[in-house]
Amino acid sequence: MNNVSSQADLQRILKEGETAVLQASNLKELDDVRVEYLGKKGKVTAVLKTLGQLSGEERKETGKVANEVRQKLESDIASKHEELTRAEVAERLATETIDITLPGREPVYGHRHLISQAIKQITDIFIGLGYKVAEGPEIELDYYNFKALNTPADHPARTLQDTFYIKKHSVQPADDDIVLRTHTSPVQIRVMKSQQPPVYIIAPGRAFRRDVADPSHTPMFHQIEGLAVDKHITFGDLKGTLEEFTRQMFGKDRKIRLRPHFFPFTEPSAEVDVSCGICSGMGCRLCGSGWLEVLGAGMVDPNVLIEVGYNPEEVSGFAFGMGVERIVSLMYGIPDIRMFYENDMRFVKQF
Ligand code: 2U9
Repeated sequence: MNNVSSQADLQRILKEGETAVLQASNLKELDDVRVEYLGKKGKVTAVLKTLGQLSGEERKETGKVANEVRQKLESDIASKHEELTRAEVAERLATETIDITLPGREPVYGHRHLISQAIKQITDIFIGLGYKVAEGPEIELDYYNFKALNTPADHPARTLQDTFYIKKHSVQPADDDIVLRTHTSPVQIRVMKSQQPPVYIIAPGRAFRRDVADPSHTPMFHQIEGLAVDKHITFGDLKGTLEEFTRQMFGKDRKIRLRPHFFPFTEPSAEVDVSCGICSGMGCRLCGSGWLEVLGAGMVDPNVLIEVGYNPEEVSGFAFGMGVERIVSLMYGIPDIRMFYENDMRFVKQF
């Protein structure tokens, strides 16, 4: 190759290149043109690589022309790049407009489950009366669940039919048998064993009993129990506390009535009814007699106080317990407590 043909080649390459740049309709095509002419294996680069075969003067002249061609194409490509970029931005601005007047998408809001709402409402009432919330394990030792609560070895709750046993050593009850707690009472035993009176605590949580599910029983349910132990605590204090609780929970016009009952851990014991909110105690379809049973209560049995190391000559206490599902179903007229755990959104969303 001589310098004349090289320079003619360069002029042809320049013409072709200029046309190719002009015809590039987007940035991708333009970049392809840059590679084809100015890239490592490009047409202009190919000519530059042959310069070595030319004599000194020819090499100088042809090299100059080649550089001019490269610069011209570079500058053409740069202007075209700017033009295409501007066009692409304009195109995107035109097509990707956002209609800010469109309404937003409504997020799906969750909320506390009705049972959790009720637990909060009930615990808040007792926090307002000066109680502290206490919690403990759902998997318990027989000792804390039964024996420390004055529940004798032959009590029906301790049979295989009524309690979920995780580990049972023999047919005879043993302190280290492991159970799913049948009430939250072991929480209060643990608290009393770890601190001296006064004790004012509320223990909300799950309890487990081997019941076949029906409209008023599920094998897992929620309880809230309360315990007050102090000097000079009387049955009158218990009644006053429950009256204040029922006023705040069910309304200030509601009355309570205590019926004698038996629990192993309280003596004396009572079942507590609240007057019906529909018929105000007259008797109706919801309540039957005018009264709804809402909780159980009593004075802590001295045997329980002794078991935790308290002196029943110095302190006394009252305790109460309620089933959360039962209270909530009475308040809302829910006919079947299994509905709490079906997670049917038509039910869940109503509360
Ligand atoms: C200690 C001492 C005494 C807690 C009590 C009840 C009465 C009661 C039931 C209500 C419905 C259980 O969920 S339910 O089936 N509970 O009637 N609970 S007194 O007495 C205690 C607790 C702890 C140390």
